[in-house]
Amino acid sequence: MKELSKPVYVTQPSLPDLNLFYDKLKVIWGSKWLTNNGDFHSDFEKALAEYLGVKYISVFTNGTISLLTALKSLKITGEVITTPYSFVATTHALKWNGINPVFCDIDPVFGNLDPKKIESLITSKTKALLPVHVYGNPACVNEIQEIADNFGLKVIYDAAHAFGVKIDGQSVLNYGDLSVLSFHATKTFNTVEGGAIICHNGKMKRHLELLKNFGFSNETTVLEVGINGKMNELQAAFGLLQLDLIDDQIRKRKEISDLYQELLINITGIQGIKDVQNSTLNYSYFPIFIKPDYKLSRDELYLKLRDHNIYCRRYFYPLISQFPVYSKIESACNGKLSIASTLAEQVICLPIYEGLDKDIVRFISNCIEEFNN
Ligand code: T4K
Repeated sequence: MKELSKPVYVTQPSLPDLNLFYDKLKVIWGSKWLTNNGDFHSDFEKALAEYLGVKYISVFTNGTISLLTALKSLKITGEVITTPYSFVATTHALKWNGINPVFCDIDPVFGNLDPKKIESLITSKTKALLPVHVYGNPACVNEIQEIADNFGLKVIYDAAHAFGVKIDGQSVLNYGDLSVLSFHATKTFNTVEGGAIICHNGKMKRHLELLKNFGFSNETTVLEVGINGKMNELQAAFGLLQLDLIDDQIRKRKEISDLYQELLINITGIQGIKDVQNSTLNYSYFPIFIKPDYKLSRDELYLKLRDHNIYCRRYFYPLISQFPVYSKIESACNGKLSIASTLAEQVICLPIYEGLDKDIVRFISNCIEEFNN
């Protein structure tokens, strides 16, 4: 392959069979039940819980509203320690709840919150930790839980990237007090837009149901300041069909990830992330880090790839802590986030999705190799 005839983007959503979706739409058209806890909604929750290996899951309209509701449900106030190396929704969810984010630096290998750096940031105002399983690589869940237990903190995982991820055969979503998924179109598993909260008991699930439906406990009673976070029937029906396909899609993503690893591993100045041991991953992203001994800077490579019709993304650059709305926070200043800053300056996420042609993967890898000559 000498050039790409059309643009290749960082991702492309997987879609279910249109005829099967049409069959589900006919059911919805027949019942005229569009949202507010319909049959597809409850079927989807049951099927998801089974697939993911979790006890209780509540589906939402998107991942951001799920995050907002998760924090609200635990009545978190004061300060929460979180990572700057994520999508901005992670920190926005704190601010929307009136919580002050405190940024903690990350580990240089996976880009997840560094447990060794958490303790020194804990104050009397700290109420919770909000780590992210960034790129779907599990955060240091055991160390994080130990710190939380020692200091009486809640743990809410932003697991937006971690659909289906397991450690030692156990879902990563079972760690912490709550975990939050995103089913956005760009995610490994999508319902167009969508999200979910995983919790560990029926009482919390009922609380989440109340919060996502404006706080109504019955027709005439509002018990709390809720929100409209409900997933509609079209999303849920779509999601049910997606569940039948997800294993095959993840398998194809793994093949692409393995091929990139093989083709890029020996290029000077290109560093990837090796698979976490004892984990089942979902290959949601393929980040590479452009080191100083590569011939081009990260941005030069990013632009040159665009010239060749390859539209990568620099997730997560800039750091959340570098956006003007957060950059004045004390933990964001004075070089305290040096590892996160370095990774943000070096990262490029290469295209990865189930339908990506392996010849395109070879073409992209070839370009990266040739630009270094
Ligand atoms: N926490 C974390 C850690 C997250 O990463 C996210 C979302 C959230 C929380 C919040 O969850 P949600 O509220 O979104 O459920 C995307 C997504 O919009 C966002 O969901 C995601 N993280 C973030 C990492 O990436 P953009 O602005 O990069 O997306 P966009 O529209 O540029 O799409 C990227 C590429 O994907 C496009 O160049 C082409 C392709 N694409 C995209 C869409 C939407 C398609 O081919 N079809 C499509 O429909 O934010």
